[in-house]
Amino acid sequence: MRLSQFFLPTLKETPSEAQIASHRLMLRAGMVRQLTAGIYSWLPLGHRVLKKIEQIVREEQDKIGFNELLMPTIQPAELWQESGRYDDYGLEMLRITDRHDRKMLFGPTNEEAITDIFRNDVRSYKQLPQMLYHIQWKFRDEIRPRFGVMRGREFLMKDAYSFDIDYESARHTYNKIFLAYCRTFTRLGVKAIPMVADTGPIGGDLSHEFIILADTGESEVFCDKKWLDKDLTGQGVDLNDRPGLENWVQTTLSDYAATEEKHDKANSPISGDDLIETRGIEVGHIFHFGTKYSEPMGATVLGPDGKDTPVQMGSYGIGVSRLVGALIEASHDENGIIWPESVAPYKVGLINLRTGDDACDAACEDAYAKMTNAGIEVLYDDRDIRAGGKFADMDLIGLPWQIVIGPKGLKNGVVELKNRRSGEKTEVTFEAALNQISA
Ligand code: P5A
Repeated sequence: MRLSQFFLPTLKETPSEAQIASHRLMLRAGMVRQLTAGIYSWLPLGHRVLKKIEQIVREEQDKIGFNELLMPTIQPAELWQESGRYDDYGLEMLRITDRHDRKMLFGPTNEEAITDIFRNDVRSYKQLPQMLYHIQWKFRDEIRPRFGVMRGREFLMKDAYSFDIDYESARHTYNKIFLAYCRTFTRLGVKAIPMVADTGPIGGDLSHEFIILADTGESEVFCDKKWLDKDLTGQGVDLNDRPGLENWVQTTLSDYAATEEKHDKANSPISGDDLIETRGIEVGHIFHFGTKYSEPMGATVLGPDGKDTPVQMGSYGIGVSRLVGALIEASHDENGIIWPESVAPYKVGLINLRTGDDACDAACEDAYAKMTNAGIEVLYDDRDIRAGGKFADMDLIGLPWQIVIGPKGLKNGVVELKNRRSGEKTEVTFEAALNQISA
């Protein structure tokens, strides 16, 4: 992509409404714009990151056997009256009336909608487990939308739902999701620590929040410092080996981690230097709630004993749009964002130090074509502006690599290669730069 043709409205000034780094940087880097309180448009740069995160989340769900579907954003009130949540959900639910005076709502979550799909089409325990998910916009009329996309009113969530015949199978499904979440966050380049959590309006008695440690997070958290170096890739774990998977989950959870609501200072198993007391950002939340929805909504199957049995359910959420902010919160410096490679909007920023100079233009065009042909995502700054502005914008938007081509280097047959994270700059031939980037 050529920057001259890309909609990238970067800002030099720090927007006054933004209180935390990620919000400031998302506005300054031209990733999002607020349409109204807690509701954001995703501009091209932000949209690319959102889609990359979404894709990693999707791949890890698919790998553990979940099926993707897509449910609507608007739901009928009757379904929520059946589960009993229509009144309970309160002011956070955006309620709408259609032209026939029917009560509707903009979905804050989809337990009811998926249970309705399930009960209409699944009859026998032989069809279990069912594991379904979608990635869809939600609306919660948060009393205090803030920190940009971190606590929005409209936000993108991956929500998965599972249906099993008994508790043991449901727990196996829960463990699969637990593993998938550990792998997802690892691929996204962050450490998200699973912590015992409250279940709130979703319900149930088994639940974990996945939390990225950050001073600007909304939750107060307490955890063993061992978490910082813990490997959460789950390599070699066999999904279908029930006891093996259960064992891996229990071992992983054996180091202490709890949110404020669950932390008991007086009885904490760790203290002193071993205990990290900080804040965190909740990027995922998983729940097992048994028959909380299947029972009132009549989601039953014929069990092996020939009896109608309400199914055991769980739901599992990842805040896809919140993650964009959370990843920035976890990785930035005074000059801007530093993207993990896996979600970077482009891998390389190509800077033409002297647009309009024939030799520079030709060398940049050549480099741009070679990288594009090699399948490398490049953002080529071909704008006719001062070099200082190009450097500042490139640091701000945080692409992992920068290649700078200017008249001096060209004379010596070299380009400047900069690694955004380490800040390291080297003068090398373009081919050597390409090798390093592709390594
Ligand atoms: C689990 C999936 C649920 O809604 N039902 C379906 C369950 N859980 S949750 O914890 O309430 O939300 C899941 C994740 O969504 C993100 N999230 C938000 N992101 C941005 N703005 C918000 N206002 C917001 N509310 C929730 C969080 O990452 C949360 O873990």
